Amino acid sequence: SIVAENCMKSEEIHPQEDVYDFTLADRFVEFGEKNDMFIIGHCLLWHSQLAPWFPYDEKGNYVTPEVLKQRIKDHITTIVTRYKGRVNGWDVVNEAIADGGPNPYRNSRLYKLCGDEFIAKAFQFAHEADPKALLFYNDYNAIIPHKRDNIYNMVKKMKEAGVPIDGIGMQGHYNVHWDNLKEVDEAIRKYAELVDVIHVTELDMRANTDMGGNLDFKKKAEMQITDEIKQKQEERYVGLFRVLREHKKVVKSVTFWNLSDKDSWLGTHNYPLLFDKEY
Ligand code: 9MR
Repeated sequence: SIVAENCMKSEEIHPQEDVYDFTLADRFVEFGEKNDMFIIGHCLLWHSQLAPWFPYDEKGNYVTPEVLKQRIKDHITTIVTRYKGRVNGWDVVNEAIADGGPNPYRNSRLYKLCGDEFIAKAFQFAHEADPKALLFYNDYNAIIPHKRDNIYNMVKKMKEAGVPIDGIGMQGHYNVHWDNLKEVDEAIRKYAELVDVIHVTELDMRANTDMGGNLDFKKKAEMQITDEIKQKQEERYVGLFRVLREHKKVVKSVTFWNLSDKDSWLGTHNYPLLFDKEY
C-alpha cells in the first residue's frame, strides 16, 4: 500500500479557490497503480495545512457556514472524482477531536463555522463522488482513553445518523518510553465495535518522550541513540505488531510515516523508523 505524506493536502493540491495543482498527486497515484498497490489518499479535510483561502471571503472575513460547506463540497468532489476507482481509500477528515478539555471537538475554524456538520458533510461528499472508496476518520493519540472515547462517540453518532464512515485510522506516532500495548489493544477492541476496518497510519516511534501529531517537538540534534534505547525500540515494535496481528481481522493496514529516519518529519535524531539515515 502507499500513501503520500503531503501532496494531497488542501494547501498543496488546491492552493487557490479556482486553482488545483495535481502534478504530484497524479504522479503518486500513477506510481501506486503501476506497482499494483492499495492507494490511500491523505487527507481531504484537515484544520492544519488548510489552504489559506479556504475559510475567508474576498474581504478577508470568515465565510458563512453555507459558503464553507459549498467549498468543502467542491474541494472533495473535484479531488475524489479525479481519482475515482484509483484511490482505494481516503483519510476524509483528519484530527477533528480535541486533545483535552470539556469540548470533545477540536475548536478549529472548520468547527467554529459549521460545528460537527463539517465532518458529516465531508464523508457524504466523498461517498457521493466515489461510492466504492473506503472512507476513514484519522487521528493521533487515538489510544489515549479520553480522546479514544471522544473519537468513538463521534464516529458512533455519525454512523447512527447514516454518515458513510467505513474505518478509523489510528495514527501511530508513538515513543519508546511509552508502554502502550494495553491501550492499543483496548482502542482497537473499542473501535471494532463500530467499524470493520482499522488502519494503523503514520507509524513511527521516537527515541524520546514526545508523542502525537503536533508539529512542535524536539529535534534533539545532539541526541545519540544508545544500545539500550535501540533494544527498547525493537521490543516495542515487536510488541506492537504482536498486538496488531491479534486483531488482523480488523487491522487491515499498517503504514509507516516515511521509510527511513533521513526522510522522517521528526528528523534523524529521533530515530523513529526501522531504517536509519543510511537506509
Ligand atoms: O509529515 C508531515 C510533514 O512533512 C508536514 O510538514 C506536516 C504538515 O503538513 O504534516 C506531517 O504529517 C502529519 C499528517 O499529515 C497528519 N498527522 C500528523 C502528521 C505529523 O504532523
